[in-house]
Order: sequence, then structure tokens, then C-alpha cells
Amino acid sequence: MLLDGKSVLVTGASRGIGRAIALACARHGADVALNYLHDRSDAESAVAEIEAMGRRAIAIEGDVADPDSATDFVAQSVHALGRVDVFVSNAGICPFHSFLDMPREVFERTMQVNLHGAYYMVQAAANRMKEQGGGGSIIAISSISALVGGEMQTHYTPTKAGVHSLMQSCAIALGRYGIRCNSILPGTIATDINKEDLSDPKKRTYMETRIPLGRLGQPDDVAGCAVFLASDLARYVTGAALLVDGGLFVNLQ
Ligand code: NAD
Ligand code: RM4
Repeated sequence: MLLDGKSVLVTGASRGIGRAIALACARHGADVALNYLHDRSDAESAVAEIEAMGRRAIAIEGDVADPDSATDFVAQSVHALGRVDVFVSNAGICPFHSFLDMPREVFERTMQVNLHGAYYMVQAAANRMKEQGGGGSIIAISSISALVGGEMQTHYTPTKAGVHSLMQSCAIALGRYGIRCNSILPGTIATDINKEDLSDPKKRTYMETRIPLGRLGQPDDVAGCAVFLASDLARYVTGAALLVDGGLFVNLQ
């Protein structure tokens, strides 16, 4: 029970990595507020799973690309759960597309959701943490893509480098309030975001053979690391980046 009685907010928590983080935090004793976009029934099923563990949960709809959704998510979460102890900026998109003909709206939407969305959400959560006192933990879900490129991800990889950098700067800006800021860099985790890209068996097998641990990641592989960074076990960790990739990044030759 690493997060007993803590109040955890997670963006993009209806599916994939965000959902796994929300459930793992609840398993460790936290109450959870889940931001989601459109997929109400997925969000509600996550709430039901958390309530079945005896914890409180609330699902709040909002598009992270809209700056007002950030203040709204934090305000509604505080109204329901009382505090913000941990904030996980997870919501993200990756519409795979080639560079030379990248549609302007795909580029701009990816920036708005992944980078601007993370910025406004983290800012709203940090203001609340400062106001209530007692510190806090902020975690951004960056990516191995903050460190390496992707031919079909020229719009996406800069956003992931951006949120990693955001955590480094926020660690400095918020250290005086006892608020820790770290990023998690997942490798290739099997979720809806890459389902189509990995539906090509050749690509999937290639990715699996590139990973020293021999398999794609699962959302739960990332969730445990988020619980660690959220918890007091990581009380002296801030401005750090935790690569969770089965060894993919170091596997050059
Ligand atoms: P996913 O598609 O399963 O989940 C994404 C979640 O974000 C969904 O719940 C979706 O509804 C939500 N979302 C999307 N746009 C939103 C918006 N505008 N407002 C609010 N919510 C929104 O994908 P995932 O793999 O779980 O991705 C979660 C995060 O992990 C993303 O930031 C992604 O970049 C990052 N990531 C994923 C991988 C991977 O291999 N799956 C690797 C590295 C990083
Ligand atoms: C990640 C990484 C993965 C990819 C997802 C969509 O950051 O690049 O390999 O599948 O994004």
C-alpha cells in the first residue's frame, strides 16, 4: 500500500497506460480522478473497478488540448476527492504519418494534445499542490521517442522530448514547494495507440526481436513504475527520467 489515502489524478485514463496507472494506484490505496475524452463507458468501467477495491473514483470528461479542461479537471477532482497529491499527465496521440506530406492539422493537433495539453494540466495541478501545501508528485508519460526518432513520428517525437524537458524545468520551478516532477519513457507498449502500426506481423516481430527482454511491454509494466515515482519510496527523485522499455534503447548491436 504505497499510496494509502493519496489522491491521484490521471489524464487519458480510460484506456491503455493511463487506465493501468489509475488501477495500480487504487490497488496501492489511492483515490483516483480519471480524465477521459469521449469514451465514457471505458472510463465508467475503470471507476467501477476502482470502487470495487473500496477506493473512491470519479471520471471527468475533457479534451486536454483545451486549456480550460485543465482547471476544470483539477477543480472537479478536488471537489470530489479533497486534494491533489499525485498528478499523472498521460493523455496522448500518435497518428502515424510520413513527414513530407504531413497535414498541418495532424501536426498541430498532436502538438496541442501531447505538449500543450500536458503543460496546462501540469500547471493547474501544480498550482493546487502549492496552494494546499505538503508537496506532491507529478509524472509525465514521455517516451523512448524523447531519445530516438521515428520516420512516421516527426510530429510526435518532439512532443515527447518536450514533456520530458517540461518535467526537468518543473522540477526546478516546483522543488521549493516539495513537488517532485519526473518523466516515464515507455518503449513499445501494446495499446490502441500502436495497434494498427503493429498489425503488420513483420513489424511486430521486428520490434519484439529488437527488445532484449523479448516481448512488447504491457500497460501494467509501466504502471508499477508510476506507483514508485508517485510514492515516498521516490522521495528524493525529481527531474529524473525512467526508461521502461525492456532494454530496447540500448540494443544497438
Ligand atoms: P491509448 O490510445 O491506449 O490511450 C490514450 C489515452 O489518452 C486514451 O484514454 C485516450 O482517450 C486519451 N486521450 C487521447 N487524446 C485525448 C485528449 N485530447 N484529451 C483527453 N484524453 C485523451 O494509448 P497509450 O499507449 O496508453 O498512450 C498513453 C500515453 O503513453 C501517451 O501519451 C503515449 O504517447 C505514451 N506512450 C505510449 C507508448 C506505447 O508504446 N503505447 C510508448 C511511449 C509512450
Ligand atoms: C511510443 C514509441 C512506440 C510507439 C508509440 C506509439 O512513443 O515510439 O514504439 O508504438 O509511441
